[in-house]
Amino acid sequence: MTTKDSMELWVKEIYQETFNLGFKIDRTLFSGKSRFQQIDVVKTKSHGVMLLNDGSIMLSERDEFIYHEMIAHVPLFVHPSPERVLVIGGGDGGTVREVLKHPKVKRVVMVEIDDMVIQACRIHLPAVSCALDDERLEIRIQDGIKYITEAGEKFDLVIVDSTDPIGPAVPLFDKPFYKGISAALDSDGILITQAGSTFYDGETQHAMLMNQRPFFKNLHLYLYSNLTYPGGLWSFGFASKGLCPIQDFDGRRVESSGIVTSYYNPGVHRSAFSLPNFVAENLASVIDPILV
Ligand code: AG3
Repeated sequence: MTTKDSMELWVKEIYQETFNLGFKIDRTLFSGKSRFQQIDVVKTKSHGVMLLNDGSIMLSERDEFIYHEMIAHVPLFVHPSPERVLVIGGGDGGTVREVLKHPKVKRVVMVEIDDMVIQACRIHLPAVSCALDDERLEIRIQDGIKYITEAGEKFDLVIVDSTDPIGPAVPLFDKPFYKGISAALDSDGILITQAGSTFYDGETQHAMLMNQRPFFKNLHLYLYSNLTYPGGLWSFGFASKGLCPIQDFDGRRVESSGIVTSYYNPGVHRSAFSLPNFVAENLASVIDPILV
C-alpha cells in the first residue's frame, strides 16, 4: 500500500499490474488485517482521509461525495416510490448516508461481509459513516451472495457498492448473483452496480452487463468523475425491470425534495447517461438505447 520515497510515505495503488496512482501520506490512522482483507486508513496531504482495501483506494474524503451521490440519487429519483433499499457492501456508510436522505425510504438493509471496515470508518471517517446508526437501517455482517440466496425479502432498489471484480468480489459480478437480485426486486425494481473505469475496464463492463442481461429488461451505464480511482471517468451499471433512467426521471422531483447535494443535480443525472463513442460502441450489443 505504501512506499518509502526519499523518506516520504506514499499511497501507491498499482492498477492492473501496469501503472500506479500515488498520494502523499501525512500519517497512518489505522492498519489491520481482517479475515477477508488488509484495511488501511491514512490521512493524505491532499485528499483528506483515505480508505484502502487490499491496497485499492475505496474512497477519499475529498471526492467521496461524487461516488456516493451518484450511486444513490440516480436510482432513487427514477423509482416512483423507493421504500425498501438493499445495499450490498458499502461498509464505510457513504452510500447509506445518501440513501437515507430520502424521506420515502422506510427500510435499508446493508449487508457488509467485513465488520472491520465498518468499525474503522466509524472511528476515522465520521462524516462518511454518520448515518450508520439511523433507525431505518439494519446492518448485517454477512456474505452478500448468501444473503441474496436466503433472504426472501423484496426490495425496490438494490445497490452493489463493491470493490473491483478481483478475488472474493468476483461472484458479485456473476450471473447467479444477478439472478438472485432480480428475484429479490419488486416489479419496478432497479439494480445499481459498481462498473469500473471507462478507459481500463471495458471488458469487465461488457462481461458484467452480459451477466445481467437475462434478468433485466433495461440495461444502461452511467458516468461520474473520480479523483482517486485510476482513470478518472468511472461508471455504474443501471439495470431495471422496466423503468427508464431518462423517461421516468422528472428533475422537478429533485428540486422539490430539498435534498442537499454537491455533485448530483437533474442536468448531471441526464448527462451521465450520454456515453462517449468508444464506450457506447464497446457496449452497443448489450445496453439499451436511451430514448430522449
Ligand atoms: N467501492 C470501490 C470502487 C472501486 C475502486 N477501485 C479501485 N480503486 N481500483 C468504493 C466503496 C465506497 N463506498
